[in-house]
Amino acid sequence: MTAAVQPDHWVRPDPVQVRDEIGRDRLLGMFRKMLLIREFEERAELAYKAKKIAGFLHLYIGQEAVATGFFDHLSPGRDATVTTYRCHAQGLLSGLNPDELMAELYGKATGNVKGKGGSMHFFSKEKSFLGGHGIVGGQVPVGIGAAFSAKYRGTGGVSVTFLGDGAVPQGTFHESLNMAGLWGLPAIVVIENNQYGMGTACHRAVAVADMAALKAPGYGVEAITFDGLDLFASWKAGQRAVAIARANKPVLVEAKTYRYRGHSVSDAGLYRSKDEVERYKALDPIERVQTSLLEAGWLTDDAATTEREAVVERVRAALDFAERSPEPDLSELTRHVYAE
Ligand SMILES: Cc1ncc(C[n+]2csc(CCOP(=O)(O)OP(=O)(O)O)c2C)c(N)n1
Ligand SMILES: [Mg+2]
Repeated sequence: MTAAVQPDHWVRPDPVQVRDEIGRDRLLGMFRKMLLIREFEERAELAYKAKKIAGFLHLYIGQEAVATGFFDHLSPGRDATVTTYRCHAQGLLSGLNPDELMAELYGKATGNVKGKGGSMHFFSKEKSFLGGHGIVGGQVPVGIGAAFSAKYRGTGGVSVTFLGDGAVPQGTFHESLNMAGLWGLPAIVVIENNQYGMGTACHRAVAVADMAALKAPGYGVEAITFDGLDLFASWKAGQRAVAIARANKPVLVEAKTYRYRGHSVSDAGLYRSKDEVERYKALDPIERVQTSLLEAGWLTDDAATTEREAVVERVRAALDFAERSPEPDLSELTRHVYAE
């Protein structure tokens, strides 16, 4: 079934070289962001189980390196991003306030979208974060539209569209990539292949294993593949993708990654073995960055503990803010349904 894949689609950098290229402060910055995303979601999971958060909750735990490596090359406000319902990391990386994001999970009036969207629908016009989207594949035309807009207006911006492997067989994905290739749009499309669409293994849903490498040529767009559990690979892949897109060439990227939690918090996970999950947990992207920082002498054990405590404190403050915030007023029910 699998056709030959060009080896140069793979971005497999030497981690020590990339670490030096990134530099101490920038790498520490990404480390902090990944810690914040992880802590934010672990605490949200507990709040959900305590019935403080209703609706759905899809966690990104395990996938943090993918969005973190790409966002490091973007300027929110100029470059647009859009993703799925699994949108907490992208919201935080856009620079949105953790207080408002947590309050959104709680459905409070102070939330990022006034408590009306919940976990799946973070959004910010100012940061050009065009949202979390619940319809599988629904965000892909939005991301391509943002790339069209950037080129048409001559802003120099690019768009980054994140999607799951489960969206690859959707019509919207193919129609959008065709337009991106046809019109030479500054579009980066990142498939976060976490190996499952809900409980369906990828190989039972998508005809080819190397999705970017094999599908990109059909639309005249470039392809990049990388290990999504490795921040250094993600950062290099993001660097290459952004350089391509800024020259008005679209690029299709596949991150081979894994989610440690179920599809959503209510998923019992009966479709995969505990051993499989443990195997991937041993490759944890955050632990690997910490090890690399320690090896470089850019972090000590004590400083790592301090970093982690700071993040725990930040998320605790966000939880307090969410808890203390009021419910939306009943008069809000019909507002923001149509443009006002
Ligand atoms: C058009 C559409 N069909 C079905 C669903 C139900 N659904 C929600 S998530 C999902 C699986 C998506 O998996 P994937 O794209 O791999 O993303 P992941 O959850 O793994 O990040 C499905 C089928 C939906 N939301 N939208
Ligand atoms: Mg998936």
